[in-house]
Amino acid sequence: MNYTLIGSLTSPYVRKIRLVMHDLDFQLEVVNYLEETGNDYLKSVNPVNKLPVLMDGEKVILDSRIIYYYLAQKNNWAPLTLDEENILSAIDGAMDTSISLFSLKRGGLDLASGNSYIQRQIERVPNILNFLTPWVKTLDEKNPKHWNFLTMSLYSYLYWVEFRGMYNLQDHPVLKEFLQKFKDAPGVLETTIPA
Ligand SMILES: N[C@@H](CCC(=O)N[C@@H](CS)C(=O)NCC(=O)O)C(=O)O
Repeated sequence: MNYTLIGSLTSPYVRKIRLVMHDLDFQLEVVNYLEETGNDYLKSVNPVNKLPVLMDGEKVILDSRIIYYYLAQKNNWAPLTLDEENILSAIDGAMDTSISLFSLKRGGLDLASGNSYIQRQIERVPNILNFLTPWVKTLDEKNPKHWNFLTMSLYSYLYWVEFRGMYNLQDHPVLKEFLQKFKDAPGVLETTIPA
């Protein structure tokens, strides 16, 4: 086995890479960066100190997007189109924002304090979800091509954001339906966040 994925069982960024690597042989090395040992180890591997990191033999690949490009090149997966790249940027934008807000809240910050920068972050999420909705409407769970890096990314994000109670999808029925429709897609069950 050549690939080692350094990750966690909760991170949506790690989950989307686990999903895209579903048919590849790899081992998951779980790291908890909230503990000193895990944090020191992660810093020694990745100067950005973030998960996921992929090791392919001696090669170290940082960042989920670059990991995807690396795997796509190695496995002859079709490159993403410009429209797909934009969708991925939007999904990752929501993911970055929600993860930052979650981390700030966990650290004790009052997200309802009215701070204008925090407010800007909070508003970003529904804007992005509305942008994504027309594309999500075109997805068909019975079409195997529609379970791809974009939908894996969206699934990982939406599941995580609800799991962490960081966003209520009640005003986004199309996105709620998406989670339902793709819940049996390959790898979803095996990568579910442990309760
Ligand atoms: N751009 C990175 C973002 C990864 C990321 O934010 N990972 C989170 C876990 S979900 C993390 O490691 N956070 C640690 C920190 O921010 O200190 C990627 O796509 O891999």
